[in-house]
Amino acid sequence: MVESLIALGTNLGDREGNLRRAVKAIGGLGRVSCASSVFETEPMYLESQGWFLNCVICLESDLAPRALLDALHAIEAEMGRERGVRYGPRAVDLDILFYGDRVVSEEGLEIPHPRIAERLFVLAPLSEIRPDFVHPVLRKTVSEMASSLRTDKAVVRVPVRLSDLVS
Ligand code: PH2
Ligand code: MG
Ligand code: MG
Repeated sequence: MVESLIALGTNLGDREGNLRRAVKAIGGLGRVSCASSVFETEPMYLESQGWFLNCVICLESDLAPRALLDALHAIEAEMGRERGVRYGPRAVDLDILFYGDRVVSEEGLEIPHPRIAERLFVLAPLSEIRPDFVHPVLRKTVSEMASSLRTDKAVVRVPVRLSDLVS
């Protein structure tokens, strides 16, 4: 059994409904053992799109990294995700941030996720649930990455609760 940390993002349609549906589906891959607060976040990279809801969850599962990636892609597809513009709007985006402390670099699969340290929309929720987790490549804790990140992008906690989906 390995604990993975998975980032969820959505900026199309019923964003709260999308998060809930995705967390339930991810629960089918193992056990969702924790969930951060939900944050409304200003879009990064492609700025002319709607704001996102973002959160991070913990998944305990027996799936190998590639099988987990495939399963997350299947959930994205099931939820109507169309692969369009890079960094553009999406009903749901499910990214593996960490897989235990494994480092994986393969075609289409890089763990830890390569852009964690520049994304407050990932570090803010991650800081709530795993502040002391050490990035296995950068050798910095989540708290250290969060406090050294300089950004003007807004990230605001919103009163959406996912805790009823955690066991
Ligand atoms: N995802 C993107 C591009 N930009 N910005 C925010 N705030 N949140 C996201 O989840 C996000 C983004 C593509 O994966
Ligand atoms: Mg992403
Ligand atoms: Mg993705």
